[in-house]
Amino acid sequence: MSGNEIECRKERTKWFLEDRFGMFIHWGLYAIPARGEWVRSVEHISSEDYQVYFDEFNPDRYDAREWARTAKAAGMKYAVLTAKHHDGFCLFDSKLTDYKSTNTQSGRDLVREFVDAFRAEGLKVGLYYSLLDWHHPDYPAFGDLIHPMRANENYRRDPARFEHYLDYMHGQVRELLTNYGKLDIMWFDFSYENLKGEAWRATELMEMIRSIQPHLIIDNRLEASGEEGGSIYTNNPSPYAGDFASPEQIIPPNGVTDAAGNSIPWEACMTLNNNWGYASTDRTYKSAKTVIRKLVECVSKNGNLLLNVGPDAKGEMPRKTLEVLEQVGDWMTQNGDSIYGCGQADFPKPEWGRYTQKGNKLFAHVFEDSVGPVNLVGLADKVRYARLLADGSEVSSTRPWNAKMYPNDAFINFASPEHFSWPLPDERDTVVEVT
Ligand code: H79
Repeated sequence: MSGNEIECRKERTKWFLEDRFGMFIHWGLYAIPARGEWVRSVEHISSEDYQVYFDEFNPDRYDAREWARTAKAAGMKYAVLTAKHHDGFCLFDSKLTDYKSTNTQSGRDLVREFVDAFRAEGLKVGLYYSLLDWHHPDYPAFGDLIHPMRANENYRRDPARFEHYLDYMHGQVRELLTNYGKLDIMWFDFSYENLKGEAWRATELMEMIRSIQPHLIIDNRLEASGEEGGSIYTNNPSPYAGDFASPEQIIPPNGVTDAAGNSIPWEACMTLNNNWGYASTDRTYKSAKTVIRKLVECVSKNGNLLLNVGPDAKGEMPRKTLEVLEQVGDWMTQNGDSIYGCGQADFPKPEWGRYTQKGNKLFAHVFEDSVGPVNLVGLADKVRYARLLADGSEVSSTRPWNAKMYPNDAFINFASPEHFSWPLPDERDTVVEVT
């Protein structure tokens, strides 16, 4: 990737860095066994036994407009749906396979309904496409990551057959880019061992992608996985290094920077409970408070959060998912200004929480109950006015009597009578806007 390419990346990712919060949707046949999207691999399910889920697939309560309203109400600005996950099942009407939703009882093109509905709500749309494919006869299911899936016998006999798979994969990406209008993100998943970069014919793939949809942004997994970053992390990214890094189930301690220390667009993807695909017995949901704090953490490090939901086999989001997202949405309605278009602050992380910043506005996310004035370390004489972001009410920023020893700091003081109810009763974190 040339310097010019890096400029193009900046241009392409502008909206992405502004939007900050998206919905990841893992949905497919695996919603029926309801034990997560890796179920076929983990439980060594044969093609014949997995076929029953294809035969029974009929999500008659799928209403993409309902999903889109849910995402929007949660404050999410974009969404990424699994057009195909590792099991190879396609949620779209591909001409290149029979293994697709339009051939099930349901007969619907689920990707079409998704892109139409989310665009109608004003959200940006992305599609996840698995590079792995446990269904395609020419996919080489070898190596540790596919373990415990059995190695593909075809591939063992004739490694050249992998080219057939690559033709198929490239062809499906072309279909998605050609038949579903303007997409905003392609989210490939993932590279491993010797299957990375040119092993996917990645330069050719990128040329095709850029020629059809030049504005589209892609993740870094044509040469990386959730654990390894690829050359986007270096000063000399490859043509398929991607537009953003994609740490999985982890928020990088210091954000993501290239070797020269420049910030690189990144997006942490994270499950809401402990599974990507629907898992009926998984009750380990993160609280709204945790989700909000993790979102704030990402933004405070110049990153995005792609929060996952796993709709059930009927096409509905789990009750608990809706409950948490609604609470996140309540907070976002009042405090979204501290998220959208914001990034890392000019000041180090405060002890009591985090900062986000947009221009000359600093947002103090106070995670701890205060028992006195809250120090804004190093901000003496820099604070013009402070207010609660949620309701606009004034927060005292006059220098308190007990602050003489801290001449370099400014203070916000919640001990004033108008904030006697601190912290706010719903236990969501409170944000103070400081200008
Ligand atoms: O699509 C989601 C995951 O299915 C996929 N990427 C996200 C976005 C992914 N997550 N982790 N991995 C791929 C790497 C594989 C991890 C594994 Fe396992 C460890 C596979 C088998 C053992 C995790 C634990 C999945 C099954 C058991």
